[in-house]
Amino acid sequence: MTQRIDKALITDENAKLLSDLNEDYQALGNKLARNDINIEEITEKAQAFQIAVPSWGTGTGGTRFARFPGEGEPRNIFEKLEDSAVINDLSQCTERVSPHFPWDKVDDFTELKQFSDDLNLSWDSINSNTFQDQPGQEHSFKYGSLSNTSAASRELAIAHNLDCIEWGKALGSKTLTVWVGDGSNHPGQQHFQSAFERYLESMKTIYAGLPSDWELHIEHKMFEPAFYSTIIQDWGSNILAAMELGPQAKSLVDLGHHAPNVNIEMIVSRLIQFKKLGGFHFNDSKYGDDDLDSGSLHPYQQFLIFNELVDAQYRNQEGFNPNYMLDQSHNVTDPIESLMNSAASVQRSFVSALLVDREKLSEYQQNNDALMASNTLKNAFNTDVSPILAMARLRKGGAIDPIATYRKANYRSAVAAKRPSSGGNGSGIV
Ligand code: LRH
Ligand code: MN
Ligand code: MN
Repeated sequence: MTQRIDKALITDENAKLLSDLNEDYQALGNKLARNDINIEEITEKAQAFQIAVPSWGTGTGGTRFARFPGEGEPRNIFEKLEDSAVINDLSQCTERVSPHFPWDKVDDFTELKQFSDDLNLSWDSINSNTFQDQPGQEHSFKYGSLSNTSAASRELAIAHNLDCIEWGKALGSKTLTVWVGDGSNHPGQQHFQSAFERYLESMKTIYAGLPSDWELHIEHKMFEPAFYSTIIQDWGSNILAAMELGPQAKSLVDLGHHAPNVNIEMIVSRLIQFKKLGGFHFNDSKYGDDDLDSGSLHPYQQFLIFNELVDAQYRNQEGFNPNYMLDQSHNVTDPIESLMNSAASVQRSFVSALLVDREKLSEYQQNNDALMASNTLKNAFNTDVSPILAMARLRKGGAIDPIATYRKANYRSAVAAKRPSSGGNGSGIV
């Protein structure tokens, strides 16, 4: 029996908040109407918004120093799906789960697909893992995977990615995301060009195994686990690789994978312009790949990224259909709560970006009115769209207040009784 949130509880909790919500929604509707914005059109778009949950995000993360396990953590992909179903029950914008192989150990993909179907969940991009060795692995990834100097290691890494495509087909996914930690720790350790040539050769074989309706997403990251050079260290190497491979290869932007202060929204704009924006891993960061909750530190940056995305939709930019996904590590919070908060935070950025007066913005840009152009964005960002988000959830059967309802349901202690602790000494995950 899977453990879910009782529908009646959601209804009861919503009933307590309904009249306040109606009042706030009405007031916001009136305010938006003064700017010729129909709140109902915005709410419909909010209802259609989806962002995928990373299977690995449902467990407590950790650092390379220690991991402090949470109560009732999911022990396998089935329990991760149960928790994902709870997130979607309450949030109503996370119908898809993105798996990570072989972290997610699967014996029978037909059984797993049936299980996810029963929970009304589907599968987002498949993440391959060639950044660590598996027990008994014949050829090591210590010195890289797709770009390793050893052909045997490269072949193993290619074979794993081709397996991921097969597993993805069984689950109904249509995307493979490849992030590799290949790189070097010492100047001179690696010949940059030869390593990139080997990477591209390997990726060409994977690309050749891609079904015609699939996309291959390449994820860049500035450093870590390699601390001197990384094979796909930034969007430059990323788009070069994607262009070399062909139209089904696109770039994926993980917000934590850039140097501090990098203008990520501008990278997004460039990728859109050249039909190379594959998708996102949303999270927030202060120092490096911190994997903090989305929008917890830089909500304006997240909004500015959505300003570019909504602008592309507004202009009907050809070939524009990015995947949205969270990629976070939760060390001190209940992962379900963090993922619900983060999904709503990204949805908030999307909805706020819908409020930008694009005609006026374009006029200000044309006339070089920097101040009013900036204020046009700020006006949208500063409008509190909470009533729209809550109404979107309510209309889809979710919770007006997901966190409060989740706490009231005592889900975590109920599953803790059935899921013994997985131990706390191991190192964390990336
Ligand atoms: C690498 C990364 C990548 C991995 C995930 C676990 O830092 O962002 O997306 O697959 O973390
Ligand atoms: Mn990522
Ligand atoms: Mn990362």
